Amino acid sequence: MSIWFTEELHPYYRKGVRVKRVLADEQTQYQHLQFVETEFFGNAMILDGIIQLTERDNMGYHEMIVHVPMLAVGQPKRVLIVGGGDGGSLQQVLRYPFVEEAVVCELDQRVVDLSREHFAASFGDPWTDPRTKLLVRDAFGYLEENPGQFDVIISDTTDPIGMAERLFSDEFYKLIVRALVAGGAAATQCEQPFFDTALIKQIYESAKTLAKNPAYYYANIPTYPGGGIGFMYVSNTPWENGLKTPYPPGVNNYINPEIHQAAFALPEFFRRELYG
Ligand code: SPD
Repeated sequence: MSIWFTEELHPYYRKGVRVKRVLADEQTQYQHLQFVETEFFGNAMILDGIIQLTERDNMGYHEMIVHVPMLAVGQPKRVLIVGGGDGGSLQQVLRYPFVEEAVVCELDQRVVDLSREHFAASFGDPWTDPRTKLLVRDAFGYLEENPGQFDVIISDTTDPIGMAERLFSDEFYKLIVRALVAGGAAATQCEQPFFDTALIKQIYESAKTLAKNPAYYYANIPTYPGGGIGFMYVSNTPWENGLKTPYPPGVNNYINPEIHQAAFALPEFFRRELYG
């Protein structure tokens, strides 16, 4: 017997993965949370019917959302991850020996609990690192309370649907930039050039009013719609500064100097739309 999980984030586009078995399926206080073992991609986490990550292809997402701002800043000590309860971004942040504190502001404790169980083989247990501080709360309030505190902020969120919609608003970007130290950098989950052109443009226009060097970059992730996803880099520090910074200890599976640079090259229709 074969089971297919089919995702329909957009009403005009579907994709599917073959599932071996369901590992967990529950309605949390906030969302429908599922873990499945897939035929090819290893274990996967699905929130409200949308694949968030799989063991096989998450490295493109987590390495790019984390290392691009971390390398640009150089020696970040305090890092905030908004969302990120699966632990994938946290694992990458903790590779930097000079990071003193990694705060994860995740709304749903069950995402953390079940990810520890089902992603242990991929992420180990970054939650037991003494530098990790998990806050189970809404990030908006936390950002409001912490101006000028973080060297790097990573917004590792779901898609802009329901309660996550405001994580793509001008107000949220203002709070992120306000919570950075001078010279700090943020990277945010910023959707897909083909499907979300207008939203990305709106975010870029807003980011331009907040920081000197915003830029959009992209990574290949086969289990996301369109085969990949992009990120908005927001900082007064140019992302190119990171090209000269050595990688942290540990193994990279996606980023290398060529990918780092090439990720900022955009297809012409989208480059024109975004940058004119
Ligand atoms: N369309 C899927 C977007 C998923 C973004 N969130 C991924 C979370 C991984 N830590």
